[in-house]
Parts: sequence; C-alpha cells; structure tokens
Amino acid sequence: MARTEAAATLAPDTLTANNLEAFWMPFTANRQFKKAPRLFVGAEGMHYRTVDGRTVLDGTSGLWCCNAGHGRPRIVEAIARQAKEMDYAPAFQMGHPKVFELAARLVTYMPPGIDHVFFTNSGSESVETGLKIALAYQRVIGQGTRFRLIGRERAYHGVNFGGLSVGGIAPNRKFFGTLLAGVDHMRHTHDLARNAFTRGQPEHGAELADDLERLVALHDPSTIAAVIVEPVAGSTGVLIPPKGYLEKLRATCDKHGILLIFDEVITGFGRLGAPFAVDYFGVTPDIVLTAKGVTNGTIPMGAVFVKREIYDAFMHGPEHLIEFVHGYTYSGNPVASAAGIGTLDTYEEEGLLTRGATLADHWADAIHSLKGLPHVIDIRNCGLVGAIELEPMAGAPGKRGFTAFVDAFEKNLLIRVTGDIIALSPPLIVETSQIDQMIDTLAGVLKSVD
Ligand code: PXG
Repeated sequence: MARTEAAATLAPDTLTANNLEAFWMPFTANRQFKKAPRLFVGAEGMHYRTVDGRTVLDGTSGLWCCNAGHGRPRIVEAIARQAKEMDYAPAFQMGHPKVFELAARLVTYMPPGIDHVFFTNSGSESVETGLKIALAYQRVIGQGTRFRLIGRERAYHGVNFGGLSVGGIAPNRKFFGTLLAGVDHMRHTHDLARNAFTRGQPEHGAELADDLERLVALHDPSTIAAVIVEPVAGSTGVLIPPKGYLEKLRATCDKHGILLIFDEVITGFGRLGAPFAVDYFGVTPDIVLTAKGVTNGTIPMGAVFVKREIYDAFMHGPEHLIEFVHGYTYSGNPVASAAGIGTLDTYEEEGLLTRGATLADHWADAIHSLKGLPHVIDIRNCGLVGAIELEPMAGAPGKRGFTAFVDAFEKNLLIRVTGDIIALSPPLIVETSQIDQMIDTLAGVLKSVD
C-alpha cells in the first residue's frame, strides 16, 4: 500500500478530522482541535500561512521562540549546510567545533563571571539541568544538607518532574503524585488591586520578596540549595516583577548562601528589549536557564549558563573521571549548534536583541489603548511583551479567552491565551505598523467576544 495512499490522505488539502486522530497533541484541547483544525503550512518574516491559504500575523513568535521571525536565511542555510557536512557527533567524551564556537559566543552575552554553558534540548531540560547543577554544587562545596528547592506560585518551569515541582500551576501538577520532595513556594507577585494597568514594572509589591525570608526561617537556610524564578513570569499571564523585588531576592539569597536561578526561557534573547532579563533588571543570578530563542525555535536546544565558581567547583578529582554526571544524547547537537550560530548572526547583524527597547514605547501606547474595551480588567507590558487580562465569564473560566483566541485566528492574528489572559510577544523584527494592525484586530476581537 499504502505508502502513497497514506501520503495522499495526509496531503494538506485533504486533511480531515479522521486522519488527524493519531497525533496526541501537547497542551491542546484535542477533540475541539480535531473537529476544527487550525493548521499552518508556511512561515516567512512576521507571518504564517494557513492550510487554506490565509496569511496570519504572528503575535506570539510561534510559542515565544521565533524572536527573529520566520524563515531567516542565515539560520536556514546554517542548518542545511551542517546537516550535509556532519549530521551528528557523539555528545559524551567527543566533541565537534560548532558547539564550542556557539558556547564561546553565547557566554559573551552574560554578565562577567557567568562564563560556562551546558546544552540541553528544551526549556524543561534546562530547568532540570539547572536544578541538578544547584543541588550537586552545594554538595561538592561541602553544603550537602542544602537539598531544598524554592519556587513560586504561578511559575512555569516546563513539564518535567523537577520543573513541575518548583512550578506553581495546580492544574499542571495535580495529576502527577508527590513530585519532588523538599520543595516549597514563595507567593506570586500578581496584585491587580494595587497594580492594574501599570506601564512597565509595578510600583507595589517589592515586599513580596520577604516571603523568601519566611521560608528561610521555616526551613533553616542550611537546608536550602536554590531559589528559581522567572524574572517575568510568561506562561501564567506576563506577571512583571514589582520594582525592587528581584533585587531583594538577590540580597536574601546572598545573605543565606542560596543560589539564585533565573529561568529566562522566555525573557532571554531580546524579549524585554535587552539581551537578557539579567541586563534589563540589572540583577545577576548564579544560573541562567534558556531555550527557545537560542535557535530561533528552529532546532530544539536549550542552554544553561553558570558562574565560573560553579563550574570550577566540579573540576576536581582524577582527571579521567566525569565531573558532572549529567547530559543528553543531543546536548550540543551539530545541527542545533549550527542553528544557534546562524541565529546569533541574525540577532547581531540586525541588532535584534535591543530592538525591543526602541519599540517599547510604541508597544506600550498601543497595548494600553485597549483599556476600556469590554471585559478588560488589566493591561501589562514590558519590553516587547504584553498581556490583556479579561474578566472570566461567570461559571466558565477560560471560555472568554479561548473564544478570543479562535476569533483572532479567524481574523488572521495569532495570539496566545492562558485562561482569560491574552499574551502577546511578537517577533523582534515587528514594524510599528504591524503592532498597530495587531492592536486594531484585537480591539475588534474584544468588541465581539461575549
Ligand atoms: N521555563 C519557562 C519560563 C518557560 O516559559 C519552559 C521553561 C519549558 O520549555 P519547553 O521548551 O520545555 O517547552 C517554558 C516554556 C505559553 C507557552 O504560551 C510557554 C512555554 C511553552 C509553551 C507555551 O505560555 N514556555
């Protein structure tokens, strides 16, 4: 048979509900999708093309990852060249030049002192890797009683067990048993009553960082290895840290010998108008987790940056022994590394990692112009990220948000919704006219959604 037959039934113009069945889609309402599929078949610059030939403006950089837009020639060519030259090289006890080149270039984006990088294949793996480095580091420096990890409510750190454990989203956690032992959570920083419709960082809430002192007092500092936070919480609706909050966390960690981990999977690579949140907020953690934008979303890759003291602490013992027993078959995969190099070339040539700063005011004005439209209870912005929070429909939380998402897609705009919060994070190549178009479309959506 059937090979050609199968291929024929899967041709885009013959996609039907039936032949969509086999794929169990991630974080998707499978039955709803398969009844009314939304399929992209092409992408270039700021736009996707749908299976039915429409052009859709990308308001979300794919899933917060295509920071340089789509179909970028330098990245495409680097991937094609590398796939042809050498598809794969073993990642353990062997190497290849491109991964060293990428590492050396990536660390130049970090603050002085953060100068080593471990490669993974996703944000979730970067989280697991960062947590494992933190625990192992405390042990190798003789602080093995520090086994505890502190996360935060409303945090998203991917879907693996460590990330779920430090994460703070009940629906993601509740199905999976006891998760990791020895984890506790700080309070989240979202405070609509005091901060609704703030432009940029909220004024109120630095004192929420004192919650870390509460946990330190409860558990004793000698049991705490690390604190992990997203500098701006992305997935749970773009929660921007109050002024002074991250600085306080840093000070508390320093006081008690606790490592501070920034999960920059979303905030990294120009999203805030600075290369990293580290630069934007001027606060330096001990470990920085990234993924997504490192390859512009093209080939899966993540990168975990650590301070030199952390790397050096492992570099003891007999030289033939492995210093850190961790790694993935595809850590630093050659094609992913080439994609990373092509991505950095693109960011650098076009100044994209700081372009968000030049657009930030226009972006803020545009998004805040939606204030006063039906159901809008808050609007937030930071760099080239924004969120519009809608009042949930009585008795049906998430319905209004989902309806807005489908309506926007039908109006040729891709947005992202979390419950009833709309998130926007366009590629950093966006033009001001495209920002205006996004906001106009969204205004139409908000006026028509029940
Ligand atoms: N940490 C953070 C802060 C993230 O935002 C991950 C870890 C996990 O990355 P991977 O590559 O394992 O998915 C993420 C991922 C959304 C959305 O729309 C956000 C993510 C992924 C998909 C959708 O909010 N963030």
